Amino acid sequence: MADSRSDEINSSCNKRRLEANLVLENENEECKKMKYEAMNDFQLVKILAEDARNKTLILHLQNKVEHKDAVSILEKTPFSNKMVDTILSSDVKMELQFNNDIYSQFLCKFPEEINFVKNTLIYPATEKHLNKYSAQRTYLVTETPDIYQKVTLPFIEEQAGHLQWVYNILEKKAEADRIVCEDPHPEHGFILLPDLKWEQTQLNNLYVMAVSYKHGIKTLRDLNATHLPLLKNILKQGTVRNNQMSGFSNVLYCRPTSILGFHMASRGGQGSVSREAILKTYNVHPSQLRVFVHYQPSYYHFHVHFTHVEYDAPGSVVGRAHLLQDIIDNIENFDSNYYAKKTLQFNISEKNKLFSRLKTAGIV
Ligand code: GTA
Repeated sequence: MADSRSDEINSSCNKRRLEANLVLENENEECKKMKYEAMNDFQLVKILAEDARNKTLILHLQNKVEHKDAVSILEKTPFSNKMVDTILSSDVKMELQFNNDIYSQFLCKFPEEINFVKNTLIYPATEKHLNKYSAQRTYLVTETPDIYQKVTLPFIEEQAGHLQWVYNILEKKAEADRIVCEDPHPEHGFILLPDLKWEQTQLNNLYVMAVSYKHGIKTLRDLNATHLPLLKNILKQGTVRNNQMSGFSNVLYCRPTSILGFHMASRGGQGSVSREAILKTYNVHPSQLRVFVHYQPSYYHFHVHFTHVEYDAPGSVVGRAHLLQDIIDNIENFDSNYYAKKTLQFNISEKNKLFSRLKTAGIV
């Protein structure tokens, strides 16, 4: 019985993994008419970046018919313990690279069912995307409240047009089937769903995001005591309950997380709590979650990142990530306007337009 359930879930996971992780920014679900079906609908313009450690390759492509730019972020998916049987099967060919005493190195060709590459495709991609994903130098900026008002804030106010994908999530025009939980309250409600960066095959690189229903919170700088109910609601300590999915260990067999999430949101009507939702959905305990906010974020609508604490997630570094618990503590116990007054340091890449503004102003 358990085996047939696993097979069923595995086959549905495999199907989902085979589907490219396609993102159409600025377009809603109805507009999602594929202008591409395969990678050979595109031609290479340039390799933007490659990273041997993270096993990623980022390509600037162009659609052969429409001649519009695309960015393809290719990332080898992590191993899962479900793959071990296949890895140890006799089908796997080992090609010896070298041998020295007790040390040998082989190249192995694994069967395609355990050999996935996640492809995040941004199409059509803007100049901003091309700049963002190009290999480039990074600088550390020291931003006083005064610099924020004079340089950063005017820049942020010009970026309003890049949030269609966020509104699609909030209006359930996209990714509605991926929602883990929802609290529809307009002031302190949010939608919790898997982040674009997570291919959902493994829990040890879990990456989930809470998107606030409330509009107008551009960044950490805007947060004050009036937002404490929102921040606490998003963070709220999950209580350990009997887990209906006790079979879950390291490997995510699931879906339908969304069905569970919707039930949680609609049944009680009392608001969901995200760490509890993550515990119930994925069986990852609150103490295994790193919950943080980016400064600077890439998108100026309030959202919170949840990653597995053992995952060295992109953007979880000093100079970018601010733990939500620290944010709550600073606002609640130090100063309601802590972040409006604080000098903040952040990493910024040289092709980011904000970097040019800061440079022109003599800040970097
Ligand atoms: N569910 O459509 C979306 C979507 N979009 C467009 C962005 N996100 C989305 N999630 C869903 N659906 O975590 C997610 C992003 C990000 C968050 C926004 O929203 O994945 P942020 O505003 O703080 O910006 O958060 P952040 O974290 O810098 O995101 P960004 O800029 O996308 O990524 C930072 C770095 O991570 C990149 O420079 C790159 O090195 C790396 N990276 C980005 N995307 C991927 C990817 N798909 N796979 C691997 N690494 C990636």
